[in-house]
Amino acid sequence: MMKITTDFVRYLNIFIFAVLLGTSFNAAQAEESVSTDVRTATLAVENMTCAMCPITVKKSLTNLEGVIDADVNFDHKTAKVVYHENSVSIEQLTKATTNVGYPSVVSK
Ligand SMILES: [Cu+2]
Repeated sequence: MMKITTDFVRYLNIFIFAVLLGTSFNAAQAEESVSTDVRTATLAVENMTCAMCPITVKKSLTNLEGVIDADVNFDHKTAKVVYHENSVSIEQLTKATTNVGYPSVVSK
C-alpha cells in the first residue's frame, strides 16, 4: 500500500514536470515566431482633408500582408502601423498609402 502511494507520487511528479516543460517550450516557440519581428512605425501622411480619408489610408495599410493594425489619426495626420518586419517593409507601407492618394513618410 505504501509502495503504491510512493510510486503514484513519483509518477505524478514526472507528469507535472513534463507538462511544465511542454508549456515553457511552447511559449518560447510562440514568442520566437510571433513577437520578435513585430515593429511599430509612425508615418506622416499628406492629403487627408476630411474624416473619411483615414478610412482609405487604414485600408491601404491593413490590406498589406504582414500588417497587424494601422491607427490613422486625422488630427495629427499620422498613421501608426504595427507590422511584421519580416513580412513587409516600411517602403511598402509608404508606397501603399501613396498609391491611394496619400503620400507618406516615416516620422521620427
Ligand atoms: Cu476625405
